[in-house]
Amino acid sequence: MGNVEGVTEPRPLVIAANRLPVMRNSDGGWSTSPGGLVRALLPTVQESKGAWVGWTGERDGVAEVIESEGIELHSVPLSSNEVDRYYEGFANDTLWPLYHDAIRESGYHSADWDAYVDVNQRFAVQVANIAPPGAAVWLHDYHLQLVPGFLREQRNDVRIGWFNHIPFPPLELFQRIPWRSEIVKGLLGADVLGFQRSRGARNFIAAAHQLLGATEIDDDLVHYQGRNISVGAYPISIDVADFELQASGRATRQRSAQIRSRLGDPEVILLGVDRLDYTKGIGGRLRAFGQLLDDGRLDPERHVLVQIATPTREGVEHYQDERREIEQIVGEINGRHARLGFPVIHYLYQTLPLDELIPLYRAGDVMLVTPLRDGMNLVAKEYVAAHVDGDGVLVLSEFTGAADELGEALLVNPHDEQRLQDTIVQAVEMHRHERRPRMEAMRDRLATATVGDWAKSFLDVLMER
Ligand code: GDG
Repeated sequence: MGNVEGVTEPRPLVIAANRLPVMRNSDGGWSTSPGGLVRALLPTVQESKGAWVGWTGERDGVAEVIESEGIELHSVPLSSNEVDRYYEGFANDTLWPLYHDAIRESGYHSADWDAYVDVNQRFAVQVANIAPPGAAVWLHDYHLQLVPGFLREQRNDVRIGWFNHIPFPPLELFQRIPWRSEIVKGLLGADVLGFQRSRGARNFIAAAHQLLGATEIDDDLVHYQGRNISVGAYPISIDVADFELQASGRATRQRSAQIRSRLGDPEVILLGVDRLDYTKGIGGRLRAFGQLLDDGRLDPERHVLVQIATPTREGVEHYQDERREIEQIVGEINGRHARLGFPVIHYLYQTLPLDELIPLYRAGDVMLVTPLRDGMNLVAKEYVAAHVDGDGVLVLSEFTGAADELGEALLVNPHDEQRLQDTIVQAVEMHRHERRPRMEAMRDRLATATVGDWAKSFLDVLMER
């Protein structure tokens, strides 16, 4: 941390997130999961000799240090009961639905809360044990909202940042949580709080003021118990260059053409790609497609829908219900409109490898991204980046963070069934003279707002001295 001839070394960067960026191989070793976020942060962690802290995803695991990509990954073990109560319980049955406009009922169980407190404390102790002096600690997401406060009590020399990948709800919803003040107090232990949209930042500031009397002393600067906390919007993005590179290869083009032919060479391929989550609006989208077929506004011989629904949180009841409902809708629509050998909805409850997903994006003439609420939605950005041909139409819910940046998409309120149907028809019928300038504008904007830009803007504030 020495200051040599006016040159200040960057602080070592420690990342903590619920999950470590690795997966266990069949031989017991580990391989890195190569997401955009990992790629964006890894170089800084490597260069600064920092570290990564998180859970391996295994029940009843043990604490271990995994060497990967030249950095140390420190696992935080969770018992099976903690996975049920902290992860599936408080994080995904209490916070997740509430933070997404309470579109499903949240459970409020004190045993889940107690586990959340314990696990957050364990993360804080782990980070406190390994963070080099003066480190910058970047915490991620709703699983770890108490870590800033716990860490601050143990290590006053580190800078603490937290970024929320999902929406932060308005006070009217947030205040339902019996432990709302504890959560806000936990977050106020940070130096920098980042949100996807400015609305999330405003919602947090309102909650901090109302519940704990924190005051906003300047734009995006909150004062609480003698400290200032920077609160702002940092919209996340993707590794645009990497997507473009992968999308423009010959193998991708060939696979993309093959997919079209396998689907029976339809005039228009409509596409949905989502985790099978009730926030993503998959059911409403399928129903709109089915209604358009029923009404003869779409034609099963010319229009097909491919829906990839990736398995997720299968232990949580709301997700089991959602899957049953979606599969029933798919069955009903195919029952009415498929022909032998030609389903009108191609539904895959699977995780596709990236080298299959990208050709699918390229094959998709109309991308349907219709969440009821979504922090950002990277699928929308990936679709735009993959369309190196400058063509394709994006139908995008107003209730996503991505809608702030991708205004040339066909923006739609997914709760408005009639509008949703009309917008799908508009997308299907849009002339290339209108499609291309819209896609070009979105591609230009995306090129200047990559995941690297996102990481840099947050780190610039976090690394301050
Ligand atoms: C949270 C917030 C925010 C999906 N299916 C497959 C697959 N995916 C990949 C996509 C994309 C990612 O998963 C999904 O990202 P989203 O942003 O759409 O949504 P969440 O998972 O809910 O993410 C969200 C995000 O955090 C980042 O801050 O944008 O608002 O909810 O990258 O490509 N990837 C592969 N096969 C699949 O079948 N390989």
